[in-house]
Order: sequence, then structure tokens, then C-alpha cells
Amino acid sequence: MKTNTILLILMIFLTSSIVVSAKEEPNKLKLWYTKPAQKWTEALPIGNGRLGAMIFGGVDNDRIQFNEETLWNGAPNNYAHKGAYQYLDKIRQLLFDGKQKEAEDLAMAEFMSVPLKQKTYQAFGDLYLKFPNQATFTNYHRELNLKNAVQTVSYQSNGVNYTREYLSSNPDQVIVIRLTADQKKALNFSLGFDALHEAKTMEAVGNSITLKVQVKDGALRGVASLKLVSDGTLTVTGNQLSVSGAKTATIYLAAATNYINYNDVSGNPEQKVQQTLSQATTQNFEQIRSRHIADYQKLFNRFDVQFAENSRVQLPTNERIIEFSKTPDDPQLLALYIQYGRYLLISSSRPGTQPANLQGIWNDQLAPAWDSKWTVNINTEMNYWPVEIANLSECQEPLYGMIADCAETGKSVAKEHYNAPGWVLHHNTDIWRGTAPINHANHGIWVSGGAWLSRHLWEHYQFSQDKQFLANRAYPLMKGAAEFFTQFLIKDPKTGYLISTPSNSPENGGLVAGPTMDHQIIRALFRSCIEASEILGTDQEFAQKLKEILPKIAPNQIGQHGQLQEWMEDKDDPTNKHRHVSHLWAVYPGNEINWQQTPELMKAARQSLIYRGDDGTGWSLAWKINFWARFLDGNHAFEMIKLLFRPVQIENTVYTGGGGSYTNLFDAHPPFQIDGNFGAPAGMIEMLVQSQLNEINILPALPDALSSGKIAGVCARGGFELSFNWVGGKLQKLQVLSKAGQKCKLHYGNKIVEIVTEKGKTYSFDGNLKKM
Ligand code: FUC
Repeated sequence: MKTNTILLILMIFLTSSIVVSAKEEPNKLKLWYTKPAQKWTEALPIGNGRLGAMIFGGVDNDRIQFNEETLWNGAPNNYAHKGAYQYLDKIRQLLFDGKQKEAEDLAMAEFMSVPLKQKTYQAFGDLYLKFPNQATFTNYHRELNLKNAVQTVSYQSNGVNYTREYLSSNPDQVIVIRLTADQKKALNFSLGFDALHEAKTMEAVGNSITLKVQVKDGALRGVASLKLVSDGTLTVTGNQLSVSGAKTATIYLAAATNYINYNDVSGNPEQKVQQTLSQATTQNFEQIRSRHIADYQKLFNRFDVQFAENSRVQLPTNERIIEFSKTPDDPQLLALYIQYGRYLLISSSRPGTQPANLQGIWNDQLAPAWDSKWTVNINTEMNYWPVEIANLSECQEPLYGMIADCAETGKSVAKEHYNAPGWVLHHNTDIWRGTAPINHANHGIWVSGGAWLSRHLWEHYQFSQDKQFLANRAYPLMKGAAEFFTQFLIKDPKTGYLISTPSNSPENGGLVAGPTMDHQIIRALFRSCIEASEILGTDQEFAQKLKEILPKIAPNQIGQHGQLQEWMEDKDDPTNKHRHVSHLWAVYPGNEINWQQTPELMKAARQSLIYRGDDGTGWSLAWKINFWARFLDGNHAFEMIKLLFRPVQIENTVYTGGGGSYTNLFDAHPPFQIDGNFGAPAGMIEMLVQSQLNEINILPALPDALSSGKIAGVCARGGFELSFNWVGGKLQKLQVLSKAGQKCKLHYGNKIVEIVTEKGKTYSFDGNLKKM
């Protein structure tokens, strides 16, 4: 094609998509492919918060690699290092004396978690479906439909059309697979389990197969059972089942472990699995499917986002990512990415489950990267960045549970390591709720994990305005986290400020006294406790104490290179490209540094980010999208988004650097780490709406590449839900639903409007913020 023709076609697409069309695109909310998955990062995830699976969709050999979120190695354990506090003063003194190495050595010997490492999330097992005589096939199609959370594989072989559907149901707690042929007696296959665990048994009886695994080095065992219902003939061969002459077959798969909570492993997985299966099999596939869809859509359908569309929507997802990396003219891919993030959150984090770990719930290894735990110096928090704004509030429930557990275990760590009240969580936790400093003194002694997580409790209050939640669940935990710091902070002999020591600026620069990030997080925690005590009318004395401490904490400082200092000393290296940019916490997710109140610090923070550079690991890029959105530079944020879509191991792409996307749009740290799949959508939404400063800023950082679009059901602090559209970069119409009857200040460009709202009412505005 000549360049002119291409340009003309492009212009037609662009103009036709200026007003985002209401016409439904069949592929819009789908990840789809024309080949089965070979690699794990080509397979597609399903999950119900607890039970997850990666579907490969092979034609003659299908692999369903599955997980149950509580299968970990290890056993209940209090990781606190008894009497460690006796060494605290010595470690502090060594740091004050500039003897970092000696301080780290002493800490390694006397101050670390027992044992030093936390435990590992385990793969559970694989279900293999084998289909004879289907080596040749045509019309292969495999898709994950984000609208209903159902995966489908279809193809034609020997003149028969075969279809398979896969889902993981939250209401029925089973993975269900339905296989159909469009001709009688044409469906023949065998199925059986396998697992990586050395200690495993598999047994087939009647229409059922059971897999039992025992983790190595640990107290947990898992039981997975399936039941097969089919109109064909079933036979048991060894530990496998075979189906012959069928038209349809449905597999119900349940799995459980003996984990009850971090302190109790007395569960009975056999009983649980049997109960779940006998319940589930009273319903046919259609019934399970419709209950599943209704449950999923209750969450998914609350929010919508659309950007301008072009013909790329017609490409399989793997090709679409590759095309985007050549020319990023596919705004709608970002909408798909945001919705995929929401899908992954709904699928990995539901009330009653564990929070999403480093890989959500999807893991095919016994020794996954970083043990697939919960790293809290960025990763776990990032997993929950989109939760409130993208209208999935309930999905954050598991995080509150983990915070409450850590507030219990973190009490003994506060006592043993610091002789301090309250609770503390360092850099990481696991299913046993370890809270002590792990791995190495140069990064494991970071004291602000609990304080950062507590922010999520406060943010939930801010978005929901739920005072019950604040009083009964959030405030007691926030207060415990703050109590710890009232004692832990000590006077810096050089500056006289109160500082956090020993600690670390995650994971840069080793063990130090007074990293900037800690002070930002602690201040934010104190302020939220003070505000909560005012709202609830309680605990004035404690609030007063915090008010007195607050101004004494070391402030943010601007250094010799115009940078925001990462440490007390002005020692930042402007050539350091470290993936963590911790000292910008106060820009995002915090808000202490902002254009309105602290423009000089904002400039310094931006300068620090420029020094750090654009590149980074998956989550690092995702964080940078959020930073650039807060700097109100949408075009720079979009540069980060481009990097995030770098194809990693897609077809024959050879990119092996940091940050990108796999075939299944999983975020590549690399390797796969799910935080980027959550942090990037949060950043994309942050370009469209921000509400961190007692006002709702509409389109604050819109990049040129997203000049038209619409968003619905996006949430803002103060209890508001917004829907609006824009064309050519200009706001057209805005609707604000007030869920809590709070005052609402709207900000768009240079216009500001304040309204008093009534709970439950929707207010409409035109593009000039004139009430309609
Ligand atoms: C932190 C990061 C690493 C990785 C790990 C899980 O330690 O610095 O990049 O994300 O968590």
C-alpha cells in the first residue's frame, strides 16, 4: 500500500472514531488467539478468588494447570527474633557513626526473622485432557471473554466442530469445563491429574478422580477431586478416566487444603471437597454458568471505559501487542488492559480469600520467583491501587484480613525487636503472616510495611465514607500501626529531627537512618489517624500526641541536584536508575507533595524521576505511569505505557530487558509478576480522574493519544461515582452520583465548581461544568 493510502485509511479510522461508537465490537473485551498455548504465559487465567487455573487450550492434549491459594509450604510460626531489641541501640549507633557495614552485620546476626526466609506459595496440580485422532484441525479459536469470565476453545477436526468452555465459579467454588461436539458420539477423550509434588497420589473411581498432594517441608496438604458427567461411556483405566462416544461432557473440579488460618491447619480438605462437589453437581453446566456470570457481572459491569477504536481490535491479542510496540495507535488496547486488570482482581481477590499475591493466585512452580509471596514495599499495595477507583471495593476485603492478621503477629515483632507498642510489618509477609525483617539486613529491615498497608484502610473510608468500617475495622488497625511509631521514631543527633532508624529506602542503599519514604508514610498515617479520631469523635488524647510528634519528623528536602532527597543526607546519585523510586511515595500513592501546596517539592520530585529514567521493571513502569499522571503530564505517562506493552516472549520477539507484556497480557517484571497488571490500570485511570486533594479533577493528565473516550462508574474520594466522555481532548458531559451526600468540588481545566449534594442523587454537567 502506498503511504498516502495508508494515511487516508488512518484518517478515516481516526475521524470515524472521534465519537467512540456505541456499536458493539465482537472482540472488544476479549483476549483471543488462533493457536493453543505452548508456554505458561500464553495460557489464559481463570479464577474465583481462591481457585485459579491457566488454560492452555491444546487440541489433542489440553493442560489445565490449577492452584488453590492456601497451598504453601511451612507451618504456623512466630517469626519474631526473641530479644532482638537488645541490639537495637547498638545498630542505631553504628548507623549514626557512619558504620553501615557493621550495622548490617550485627543486624544479620541478631536482628533478623527466625527463620531468615519466609515460605513459598506452591503450584497445586495439572489436569490433562487427551483427545485421540485430532492431530489435524482447522478454525482454531481460543478466547477469554472479560464480559462473562468464561474461556472458550473451538476448532474443527474430522468434520466435527468441538467446543470447550472453562470457568471458575465463585458461588459454586468449582472449576467447570464443558466439552461439546456438534455431532453425536464424536467426543472421545481421557483425563487424569498430575502434580510436581513428590508426595502425591492419584486415584480414579467411578466418575471421579482424586489427587492428593503433601507439600515438602510443611504442614499443608491439598486434595483436588473431579467428577465427570457425560452422555458417553465412562471407563476407569488406572488413575485415569476415559469418555467415549459422547456428545457432551462436564467436568467439575474442586480443591482445598487443611489451612484454616495462619495459626490453624486443622482443616479437613477431603470433606470440604466432597461437600463442594456434591453441591455443585446438583446443577448442570448452564446453571453453574449463569450463576457464575451473574456473580461476576455484579462486579465487572459497574465500570466501563472506552477509547477511540481502530482496526487493531480485529487482531489476535499477541499480534496486537506486537503492533502496538511498533506504532502505539491502538487506544482501545489500553481499555482492554484496564478491564483485564479488573478481571484479574475479581478472579484473584474476593471476600473470604487471601489477597492477591505476587502472581495473584496463578503459579505453576514449587519455587516461583520471590516465592510468590506478599512483598509490601510496593507490590502488594500496587495490587490494590485500582480497587477503589475502578469500582471493585469489595475485592479489597482480603487485604483488610491480612492487615488484621499482621497486626496480631506484628505485635510480638514490635515487642521483641523494638520493645515498642502497636504492631509492625517489615518488607514482606507470607501465609503464616511473618512480619519480622527477612532475607538480608540491607533491604529486609524496612519498617513501614504495616503503615503503608494501613493507608488502604483509610483510603477505603475516603472512597466509601463508611463510618462503621472506619470505627470498627480501620481505625483500631491504623492506630496500632501509628502507636508503634510514636515510640520507634528517635531524635537524629545531627539534625534534631525525629527519624526512622534502622530502616531502608526500598531496596536501594542498604540499611540507613532516616529514609525519606518512611517519614512520608508515617506522616500520612498520623494525619489519617488524627482525621479519623475527629470524624469518629474518639481518642483525642492519642490524636493530640500524634499532632505533637508530626512537626518534629524530618521533612522532605531538596538536594544539590535539584532532586528530592531519598535520604537525610544529600547523597543521591543522579545516574542511579534503580527500579524503586520510594521517596516519591508522597506524590503517589501519597499526596503530601502536590502542585497546589508544595510546588517546589513537586518540581524536585519530578527531577528525581527524570534522573531515574523511564525504563524499569513491570511494576516500576506502572508506578511511573501514576507519577507522571500526578505530575499532570499525560504524554509522559503514555511513554511509560508504551514500554509496558513491550512484547516479551511473544512469537519470536527477542526483547529480554525490564518491563513488558507476555502473550496473555500478564505483566513481565520479568518474570511474570501481577502488580503491573494492577498498577498500570490505576495509572491509566489516574490520567482521567484524580481526587486526592479534596477536589475531583477531571481529565487532569490526558495524553494526546487518548483524545477521545468515555468512562463510566469511576469512583472518587468523598463517595462519588462519575461518568463522562470527551472528544478532541475536551470534556463533553459529566455525571456525578453522590453516594454519601458530601460536598463536591469539581475541577476541569481552569474551571472549578462546588456543589452541595444529596445522597443517592446524580448531577449532570456540560463540558464547561455548567449544571444541566
Ligand atoms: C521487590 C522488588 C523486586 C520484586 C520483588 C518481588 O523486592 O524490588 O523488583 O518486585 O519485590
